[in-house]
Amino acid sequence: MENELQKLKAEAEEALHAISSKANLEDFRVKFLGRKGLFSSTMKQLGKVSKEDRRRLGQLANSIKKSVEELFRDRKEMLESGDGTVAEAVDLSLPGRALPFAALHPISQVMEEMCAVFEGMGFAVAEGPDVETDHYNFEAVNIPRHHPARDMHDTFYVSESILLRTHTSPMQARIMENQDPPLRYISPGKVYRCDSDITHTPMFHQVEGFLVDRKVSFADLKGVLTSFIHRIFKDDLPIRFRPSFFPFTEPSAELDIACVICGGSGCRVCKRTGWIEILGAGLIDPEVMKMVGYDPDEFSGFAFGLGVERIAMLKYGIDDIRLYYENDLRFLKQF
Ligand code: 2U9
Repeated sequence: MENELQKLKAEAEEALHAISSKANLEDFRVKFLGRKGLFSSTMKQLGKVSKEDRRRLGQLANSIKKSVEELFRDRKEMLESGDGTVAEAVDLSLPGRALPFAALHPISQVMEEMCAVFEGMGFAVAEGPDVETDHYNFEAVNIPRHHPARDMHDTFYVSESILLRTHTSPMQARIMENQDPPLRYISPGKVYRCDSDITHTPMFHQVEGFLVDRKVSFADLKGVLTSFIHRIFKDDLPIRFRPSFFPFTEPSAELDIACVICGGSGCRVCKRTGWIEILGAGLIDPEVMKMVGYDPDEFSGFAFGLGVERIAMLKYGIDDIRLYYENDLRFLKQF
């Protein structure tokens, strides 16, 4: 009996939904709700069920009948308010249902902003594969097998010679190999290193860039990167270049900015030095130039690399990198 009642409910709802004109309303009423209709005849069977079940099934039958009667009334009202058909009963002047707003992830926003600044200086954008060969990730950028720099990259290997790229440098090597100077490119994208704490995630984003031409000097590199930092942070932010080492550049430098948290007076974030390291750069090593087929006596160039999460942390004062990837809407909605 209970099954029969549920079946009847579903049948009535389907029939109601199918009514598209006033003319069919009466047929429905007679068939389902009339004195000799399906609900009445089903309810008559209540007399045959056991005394224990009768009360519960009676209540169920009444509530189902009531809900069908309500739906019938709504449908009737809707059809009678227009020209008697469902299409006309829809008020097209009503505003649509608002969809919730979505937004770009803060890392995508900052990455787009960084690319736009470099594009404004004439750099083209080239993205490459996340899965790379050992050759392009390491050998082609002057990090041969057993080079100590390989240890710093905490590489995820797929096989002996295939890996998840640890930087976007392989893309730059591929471009240089396939095109002749003068060239100006940036390559934004995901990179992977087996590392995780409050300043490292196993996947993060980099924007790397290079410029190759005749007579490119360290002064060109300083000019491009100084303009970039001033556009991303603020025009008068103090910066300094500090000597460093990378296998793919010689000479190499790191660029520090005056701490954006304390303004240079010293705090926990800048480890009381007043300076924060923000990117690495240098003149492309002659060995790399040779490896991609350029004559280092004719051409020179500079290259640089930045971590996007780090830039975004400093721009927005975020102190734990893992927040970017927890998908907590309370965090993401702030951007
Ligand atoms: C080629 C030649 C040279 C790319 C460079 C850096 C310096 C650098 C780090 C910054 C923070 C990576 O995200 S990070 O950990 N990168 O310091 N990258 S120069 O130099 C290249 C690349 C490709 C063929």
